[in-house]
Amino acid sequence: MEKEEYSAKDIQVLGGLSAVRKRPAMYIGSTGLAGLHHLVYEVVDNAIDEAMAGFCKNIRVILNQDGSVTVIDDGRGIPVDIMPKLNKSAVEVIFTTLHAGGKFDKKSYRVSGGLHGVGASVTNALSKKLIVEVKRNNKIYSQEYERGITVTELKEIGGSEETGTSVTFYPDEEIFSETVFHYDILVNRLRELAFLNKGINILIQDDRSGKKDEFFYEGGIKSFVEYLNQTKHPIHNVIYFNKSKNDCEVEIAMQYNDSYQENVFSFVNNINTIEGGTHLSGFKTALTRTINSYIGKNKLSDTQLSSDDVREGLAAVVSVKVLEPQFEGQTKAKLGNSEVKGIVESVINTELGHFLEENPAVAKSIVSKSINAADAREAARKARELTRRKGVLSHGSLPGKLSDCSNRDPAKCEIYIVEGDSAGGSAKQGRNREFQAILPLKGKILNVEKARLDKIFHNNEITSLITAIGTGIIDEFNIAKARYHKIILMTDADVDGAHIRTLLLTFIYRYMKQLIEAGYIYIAQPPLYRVKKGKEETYVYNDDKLKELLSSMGKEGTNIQRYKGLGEMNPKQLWETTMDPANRILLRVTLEDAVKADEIFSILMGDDVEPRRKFIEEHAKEVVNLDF
Ligand code: 28F
Repeated sequence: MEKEEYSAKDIQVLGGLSAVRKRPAMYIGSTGLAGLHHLVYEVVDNAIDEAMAGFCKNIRVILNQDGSVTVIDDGRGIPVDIMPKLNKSAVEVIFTTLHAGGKFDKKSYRVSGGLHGVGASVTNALSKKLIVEVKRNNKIYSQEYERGITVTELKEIGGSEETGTSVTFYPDEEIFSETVFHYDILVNRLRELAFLNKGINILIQDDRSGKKDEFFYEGGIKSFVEYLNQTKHPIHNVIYFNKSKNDCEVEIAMQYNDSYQENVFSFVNNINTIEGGTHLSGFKTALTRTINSYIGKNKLSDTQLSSDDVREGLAAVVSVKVLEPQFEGQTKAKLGNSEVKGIVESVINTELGHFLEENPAVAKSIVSKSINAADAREAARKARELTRRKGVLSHGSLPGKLSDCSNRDPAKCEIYIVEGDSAGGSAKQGRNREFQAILPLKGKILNVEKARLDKIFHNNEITSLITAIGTGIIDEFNIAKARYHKIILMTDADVDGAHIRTLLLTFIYRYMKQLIEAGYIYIAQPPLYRVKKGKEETYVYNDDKLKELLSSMGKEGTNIQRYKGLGEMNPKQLWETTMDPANRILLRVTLEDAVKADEIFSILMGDDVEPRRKFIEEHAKEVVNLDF
């Protein structure tokens, strides 16, 4: 029996797995797509912990043809000896005991409790089958479970000089509405983990499609910020700090670019805190204070910069490691530990303060950008005041072009944003005016990706949109003021229509992102063809369906009309095919990954042509729907 490198007291044995199967959402957030992918994250997190402990260099995730997932690491291999108090091997304890993750060793920043870091036993409980293989002591051991129940002894199945752990699991259809894993969801999270844990090689391969990606970043979150800025123009080299204080490790990478967007991500123990928290507010507070004090000391301006001003064009990653993180917020993605705010503030105040003093050229470029932002904010405030005085932005006067609906309950109402007056006309006539409003937009709207806030308020189409939707934008945004809970973009099915739709999505993503997150944004799917045969008339929504229909009904005697624009349909046809909730097809716009969405918008709508050409070339064949 080898010396115990761990002790059973590290394991908090908190009871069986039946609770997990009764209320799975308590442990993985949902039993939908996001919850399904949590099964992978729990197992990968164990491998990451082994890597953070310094014993594992390679992690491989395989999406198998049979729908299972295999995760492999080259760490020490989970210990196989029996744990005295539990009379079970560590392997079996880890996979059959809730929260058995415990602390592998004092230093590790394992997250246990809440939605995060519930441990691989949860993956086991929610898998109809799970097989773990351990290479250790020059042997290969294996054990199998079904829905969390041990079904074989831990047995020797071979020999090997290597060490490591491999886990294969089959998600349980009894639990999950969907059991098909999405490569893109996993690839984004694994890339993020490779950035957050420098030096680990993470490989993902999809044996169903042959797709494969490998991530390895010696630069860690410095590389993360370079990745965030790859479609932008950075104005200095990445600034990086890594300091520890009272068991709280603070790591920050930041780099300004010449765009108007802010792109700051925050993490706690590798968890993406999309709702922010004390680490992020500490970063923002100290950044504003430090830049303002630099301006004051060097008499660069008498403008007091706001927190928004100093973050215009900033890409940054704030990653903290905390021993006992407390998560708040409805998705448990907000850090609550109050002591962390002060620690992050002190790191930024000292480290960034020194950096600016020692790098005056960089300091100057950052300061002038922030002062510029303050001037633009002032100009936007004036422009906003102006438009308010003209009464455009307030509810008072809704845009003239809006044909509103009679129902006053936003939850029941929807607004169609229609391109062009002719389509607007037939939409107005065809709609159900009780709950459907129409806002026709004339021609191309402003590309906000390249415009500053003050320009936005001078554009009539944009201000009409803002007024009609009613929520306000950016810092004034309040989703409770939304006048409709469905905002449906209805543009022609041609290139121009796609461009208008992308312009609208860019505006919504940059100025009313929460509408997308709340699932209010939809894209109407008008039919592409009308197929007439005798008296029979069928509407067809895509090319595949047309082939199917023609092969089933036979081509002779059919008359196929290709719709080039919405205007070609009369009001009745537009209602029946595209607006009637009974049989229309609506595509809901979702943000599966904020990093990805930001990248897509800045490539598609940003300044540089080259990245756009490459992106379109790469993705042209797969553009089926705008689902970021
Ligand atoms: C594919 C998933 O789960 N890898 C893991 C280890 C290594 C050790 C360990 C894990 C005993 C009970 C604390 C080995 N040697 N990949 C993984 N690799 N767990 S999980 O120990 C668990 C301890 O809980 C390990 C010496 N110390 C620790």
